[in-house]
Amino acid sequence: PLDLKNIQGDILEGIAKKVQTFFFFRIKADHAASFRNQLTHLLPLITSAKDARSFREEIKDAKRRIAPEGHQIGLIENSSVNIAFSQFGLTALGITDDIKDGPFKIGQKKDAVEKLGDKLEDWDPAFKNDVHGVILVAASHQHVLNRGWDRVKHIFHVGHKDASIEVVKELDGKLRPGAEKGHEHFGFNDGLSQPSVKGVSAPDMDGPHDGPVDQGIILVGREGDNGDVPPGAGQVGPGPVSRPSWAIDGSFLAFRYLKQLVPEFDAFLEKSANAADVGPEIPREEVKDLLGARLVGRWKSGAPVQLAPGRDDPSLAAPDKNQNFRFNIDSQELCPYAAHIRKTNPRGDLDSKNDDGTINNNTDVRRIIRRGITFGPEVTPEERESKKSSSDDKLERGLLFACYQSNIANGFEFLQNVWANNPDFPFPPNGKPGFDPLIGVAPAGTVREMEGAFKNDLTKPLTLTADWVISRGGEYFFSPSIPALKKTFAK
Ligand code: N7H
Repeated sequence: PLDLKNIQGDILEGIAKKVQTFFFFRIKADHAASFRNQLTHLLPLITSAKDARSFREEIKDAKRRIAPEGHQIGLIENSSVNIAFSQFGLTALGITDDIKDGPFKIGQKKDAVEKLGDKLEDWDPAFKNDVHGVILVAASHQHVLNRGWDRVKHIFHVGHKDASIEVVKELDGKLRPGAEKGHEHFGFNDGLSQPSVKGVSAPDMDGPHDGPVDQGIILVGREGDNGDVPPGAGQVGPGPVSRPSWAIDGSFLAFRYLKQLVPEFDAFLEKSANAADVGPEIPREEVKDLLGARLVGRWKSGAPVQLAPGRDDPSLAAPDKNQNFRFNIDSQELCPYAAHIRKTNPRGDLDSKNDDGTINNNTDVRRIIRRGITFGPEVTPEERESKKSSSDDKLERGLLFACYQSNIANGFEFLQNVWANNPDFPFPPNGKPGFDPLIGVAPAGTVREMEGAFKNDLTKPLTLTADWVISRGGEYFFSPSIPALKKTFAK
């Protein structure tokens, strides 16, 4: 049976964080042995799913115990640490077993143009060279994170002659301030929908008829892990798994460095809303928010448009309410087919009947656990005024997107390639959905547009005049179990 002590904390629980830094590293040439040695000393710092769970409970508890003068007491001052390796990293360490994941094996860059729609000229140079791994450090305060990283640096002697790694890129995530906490930079509440995992998480996280998913959808080697099933093979049962034995209870981490053009996205919504004829029943000043909500599939509060089609109802964003809906492939009146959350989790749209009469949602193998965090500063008054993002790198902002799954071709890559970037998906009997307005990429020479944006004229196309999410690169990593870190990675 599954033991939460064996699994790295970010996968099933999420490491509690207000700030999180991704340190991308390379193992120095001829330093595999010293790296393995030093990794032994990192092991006690690795946060397991069990640690992450108790940590979260302690925080909740501490929040309840507010001192009379209003200060929180008893908050633990520890950072959380996880580590994951790319295929280049496995190779550098001399680990030659085939882990049986196509995209992981060739690395993200190789297929990024063809499969993800990236433009390599937008990629950060760090991801164009082989990154060997990533160390995740998260904490509730920057100074705690810094202290955690100092300990990690010390372990690998970073910056010294005998260091075994060099840090090739550091990406600093932090939650947005005040009321925007937990909302991404376009303003939408994020991190709401996650698949619950059998025997691990509470099943009430899922909508009706969806989940919990088999452990092997997220964890390698567990029931439901389909091994190296080619993309498009559809939903298959507990599959032919021929992974190396040390891979069990690990998970693939798809990381994406995604820049967001916030003033531009806002200006687009405003312009399109002003030009839209939506009928007299919607007050003019609410049209922009409604349009934004239809593009995402949720209002900024997190309330699903399927449940709150006319105006925001923040009470429907509550954890016990915000998953309580499904779509019907016959209609996009309540939620456009192209809406980001419908493209990436078409709950109900792919339903089929099993022989025994039960419903198969046909989406279980596509579920991913998302663990991203926002990065970069708030929009400045100058940017807002000019409706344009500054060209100053320091003002770059967006999402450090990270998700876990047992099979990248079935998970992240499928969502981006076969769903978001495919204007025909989710195959309604009438109409043409168009591209995911947030992350969908149209091939050169094709108009990026969607239907369903306007409730009173569902087939009227909306031209998505720019890409507001730009990929600056990324990599695929494998986050091994803690026993595997001990026995196969460290020495
Ligand atoms: Fe998305 N956004 O803020 O608009 N996403 N996403 N995403 N996303 C979701 O349920 C966003 C991206 C998924 O089960 C919400 O957490 C932005 C990529 C999936 O209902 C919001 C970016 C991929 C879901 C956003 C971005 C996905 C999801 C609703 C890029 C995978 C769950 C809140 C900058 C290829 C769907 C929530 C479900 C939800 C936003 C990227 C996938 C608000 C800004 C690259 C599976």
